[in-house]
Amino acid sequence: MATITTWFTLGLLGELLGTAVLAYGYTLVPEETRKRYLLLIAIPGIAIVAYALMAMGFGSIQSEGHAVYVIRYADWLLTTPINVLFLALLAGASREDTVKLVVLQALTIVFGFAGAVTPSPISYGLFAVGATLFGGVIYLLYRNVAAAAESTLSDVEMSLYRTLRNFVVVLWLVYPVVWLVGAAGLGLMDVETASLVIVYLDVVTKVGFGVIALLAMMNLGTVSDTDDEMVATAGD
Ligand code: RET
Repeated sequence: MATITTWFTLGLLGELLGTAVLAYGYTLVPEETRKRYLLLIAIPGIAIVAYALMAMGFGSIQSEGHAVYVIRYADWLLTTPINVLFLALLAGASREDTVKLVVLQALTIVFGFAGAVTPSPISYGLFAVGATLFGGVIYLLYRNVAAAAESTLSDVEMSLYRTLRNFVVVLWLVYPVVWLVGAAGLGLMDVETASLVIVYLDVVTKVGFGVIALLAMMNLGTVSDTDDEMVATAGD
């Protein structure tokens, strides 16, 4: 029977493969975007460490009668702020909004973790705080940061911003649902099933985000090259 270790090992393989593909992509994106592109490699790269540790059986504690995967929260605490930072940089958001976004996202994870290790009903209160903070993240991504993007980006870049933002918001909303129905909440889903869902989501959200951005950034390279050529030709 497949155990939780199997899911973690599959997660490790998915993150390894994703990181390798994204690392190769580094050579394909325009030089001026490479620094920012490194963030996309770091996201699954960090998860490799987290999954390797979890597959070896490290990082879970017993709390309130169920296992809490501390390393999973540590991974999210590092990687989800990087995801939103990438979106803010892409959009050319103000420093203030960028900081708000990163801090709100990090606190979302902190409160989710605190809720998972606290007895009910306080756990639900902490979850609610986390969910509210995450509401703030969504708000910023659809309002302030989107407005910054509208005013600075080309149509192609704007469409990348929208795709990545919607990808993030829709898929990330599954995490609080799993928290609620899982062992930390109502206990309707066992730890193995919840882990399977989360491993799947972790690989899709991390690698998917990177691959969508990679493909668009490669195209941006060719689009701007063509623009340059057109300008050059026009100048002749
Ligand atoms: C918690 C519980 C508290 C309320 C909310 C949560 C959201 C978690 C999210 C996690 C995203 C993780 C990702 C991992 C990728 O590998 C902490 C479950 C809102 C959004 C994208």
